[in-house]
Amino acid sequence: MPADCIFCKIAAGEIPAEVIYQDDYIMAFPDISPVAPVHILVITKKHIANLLETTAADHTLLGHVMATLPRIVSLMGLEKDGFRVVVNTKEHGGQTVPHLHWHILGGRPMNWPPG
Ligand code: D5M
Repeated sequence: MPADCIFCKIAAGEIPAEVIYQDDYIMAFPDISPVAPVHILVITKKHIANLLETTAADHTLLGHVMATLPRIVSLMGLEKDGFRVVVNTKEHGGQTVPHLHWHILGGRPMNWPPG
């Protein structure tokens, strides 16, 4: 774990966040710079820089994230109208925090294509 990783510090409770959901493997909390009425981040507690850095050893973890997303969106009341899930990856993907995370966006219609 890099010493300066913001999301590792949140996962460790060293930086405060309003935890919406957590278990042994993942944590969900509001994005500090929301771009939608509901904007939640889901992070892995394990430090992984991005999706490309995952290995076969992470397959169960990745499945766990996707399997838990419906529960998290239900907690946010997004199941009726829907939502979008985004994984920004590296520079062209717009990733600014190099710790694997999923954005859950909801509360308004999303545009396509994204900018
Ligand atoms: O998304 C990284 C996101 O992380 C970006 O939308 C801001 C958010 N962020 C950064 N620091 C915090 C803290 N401390 N709490 C909550 N949210 C935070 P990316 O896809 O890497 O651009």
